[in-house]
Amino acid sequence: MFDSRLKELLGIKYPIFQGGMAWVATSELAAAVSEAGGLGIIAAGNAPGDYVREEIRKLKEMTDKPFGVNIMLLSPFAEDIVDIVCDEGVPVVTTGAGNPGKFLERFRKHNIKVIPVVPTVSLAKRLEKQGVDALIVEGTEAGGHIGELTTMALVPQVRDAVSIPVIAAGGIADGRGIVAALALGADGVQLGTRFVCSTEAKVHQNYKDKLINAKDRDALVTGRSTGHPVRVIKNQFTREFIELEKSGASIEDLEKMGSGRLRMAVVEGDVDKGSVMSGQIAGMINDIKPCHEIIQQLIQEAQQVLGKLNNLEGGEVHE
Ligand code: TUI
Repeated sequence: MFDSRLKELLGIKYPIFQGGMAWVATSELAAAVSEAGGLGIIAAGNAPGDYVREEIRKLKEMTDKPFGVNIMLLSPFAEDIVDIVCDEGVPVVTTGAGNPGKFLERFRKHNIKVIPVVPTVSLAKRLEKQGVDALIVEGTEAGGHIGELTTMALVPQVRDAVSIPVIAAGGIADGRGIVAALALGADGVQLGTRFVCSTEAKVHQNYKDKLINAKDRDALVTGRSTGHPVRVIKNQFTREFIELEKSGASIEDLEKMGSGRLRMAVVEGDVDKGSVMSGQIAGMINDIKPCHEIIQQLIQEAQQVLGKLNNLEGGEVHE
């Protein structure tokens, strides 16, 4: 079903990445996904270097399979995290929320595979020229910090513009989404929200319940006026934030109001006053299960969908 070049590039069984979600993507979650044959990714988020080093070491105790570290480029600690991934022999780095261009030389020297998240064709082309190994092409259906284009529109445009492997992200949580991504030209997929609702995600139960109970229109975008739009489940916090945004508050005031809110939701379980980042696909996720089962089900569903499509192709064509 999958093209083999991404599996060969990374040494993984299935080209299914787990998104590098701040506070959520800990060593436990990443190890479980890697053990299940996907690519588990530890999120650095806004955490300091010592935390990330510790998480990398913990993951290595739990699995000897390939894994990645996501560097959130808006973090004040991003430079430190670059040093640490080079030091610790991390095989794969993904980046988000910015252009990783200035770090590429160092990653290359340390033989680290680099796979940035891109929200546009222009950044995809620039980064391919600079020698990145693959691209995560993320549509606006995704949770957290997002770009403007949908997965449906962005993935085929990037596919046509570059020749390195493409991993589709944003709005994918089952086998149908995987096959759709492959049809758009992707070589693999990245799932975030689906893995938040896993047994191994060390996320407060209130957060998981909020995603399980979410309906199709519950994930909305805040922060467009700050230049950092973020998709979250609507709650008391988003109502207050949007009110402040509409009142013409300064970017500083809005950022102050948003600060610390993700931790409040993920760690403390305050899903009223905290920021419950989530993709649009939350409405379709109805259970919490181990990563191994999630991945096995994804593969089975994708094969069933492909079988169905093949039968259609064999049918009579009416003109
Ligand atoms: O990074 C993410 N998702 C995130 S990061 C995050 S932490 C945060 N919290 C509040 C405000 C901002 C961040 C929560 N969720 N996804 C990957 C992603 N990267 N989406 C969009 C981008 C992106 C945007 C612009 C990548 C590159 C880029 O480049 C701009 C440029 O410099 O050319």
